[in-house]
This record gives sequence, structure tokens and C-alpha cells, in this order.
Amino acid sequence: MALLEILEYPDPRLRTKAKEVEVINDDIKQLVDDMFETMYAAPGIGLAATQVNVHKRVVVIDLSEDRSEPMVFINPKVTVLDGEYETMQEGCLSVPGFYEDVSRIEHCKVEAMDRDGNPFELEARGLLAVCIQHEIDHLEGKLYVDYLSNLKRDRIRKKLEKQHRQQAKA
Ligand code: QAP
Ligand code: CO
Repeated sequence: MALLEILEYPDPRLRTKAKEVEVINDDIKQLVDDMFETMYAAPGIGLAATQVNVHKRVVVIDLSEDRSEPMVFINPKVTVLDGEYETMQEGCLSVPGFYEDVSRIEHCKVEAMDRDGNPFELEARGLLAVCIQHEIDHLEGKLYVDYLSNLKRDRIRKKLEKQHRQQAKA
């Protein structure tokens, strides 16, 4: 297992579109395990491979308090189940320290493969539905800040750029 480095906004590598996973081999399983370790250490509830600079369609999520419900989504596809939207405050490990309201589909179907390559589908609502959509956006090179006003996004970008400059000096 290994802790992976998480890319932070506005790193241009976060804009890379991830490729479908063709075969689930030991490399992919290792990636999944390292992503869980990295997400749990952060700590976070969701992480997409894009955020650790691996441009493959792999997402890990664990919404439980005690980190007992790891969920793996390889090549995830979302289908809208009803047209209801819900607004939730979102954060992102690639945008540390900022939380903003984002509106997303409240009820969706997700089809994906698990860590062993077995296909599954589930219906998601609430936080799980929001989190899956947030993580699939990462695979498309999209960040939640893209849904904010230019003013809010620029303010976040400038603060993070300043932090990154200070970190580089230290
Ligand atoms: C995505 O985000 C998400 O700013 C997962 O300083 C979040 O795990 C989807 C985190 C909320 C829906 C709702 C963020 C940790 C973790 C930070 C995360 C931070 C430390 C974010
Ligand atoms: Co994120």
C-alpha cells in the first residue's frame, strides 16, 4: 500500500479526461488499494483516480463514519432516474479548505464494475448520488468549482495559488 499525492486546483492535470479500464489486473487492484489508503488518510469520503494523476476511470467512496463501507466504481455510468435536483455543500480533496453549494441530480442509477471486475448496478440518492456525480466529473476533467460563479471560483483559485507559492518557498 502507498499514500499517493493528491493534485490540487488549479493543477492543469486535473483537466485530463480519464480512459476506460479495459482489464482489471493487479495494477488496477493496487491503484484501488492505494486510493483507499490515500482517501482514508486525508480524510475524505470520495476520490477519483484523476486526483492522484492516474487517468483511468476508477473511483472509490466510503460514506460510513467508521470506514467500514468501501465502494469501488470502475468505468462508472450514471443514468438519471427522476429530474429532481438537490443542493448540497460540497468539498473536494483537490480544493482543500473550501466548501460551496452545488446542485445535482438527487436520484440516479449507477452501473460499474467492482474491484474484481464484476459488473453491478445500484440506485443512489442523497449524499451517495451527489458523491458519485462529483467523482465522475473528475474523470471528465471537471471540478465542482466549475459550477460556481467566476467570482467565487477565481477567489478560490487565487487563495490556493498563494498557498502553493508559500508551500514551495518553505
Ligand atoms: C466529494 O470530497 C464530496 O476541503 C468528496 O480540507 C464532498 O472527500 C461529495 C476534504 C462532499 C459530496 C459532498 C475536503 C477533506 C474531503 C477538504 C471529500 C479538506 C479535507 C473532501
Ligand atoms: Co473531488
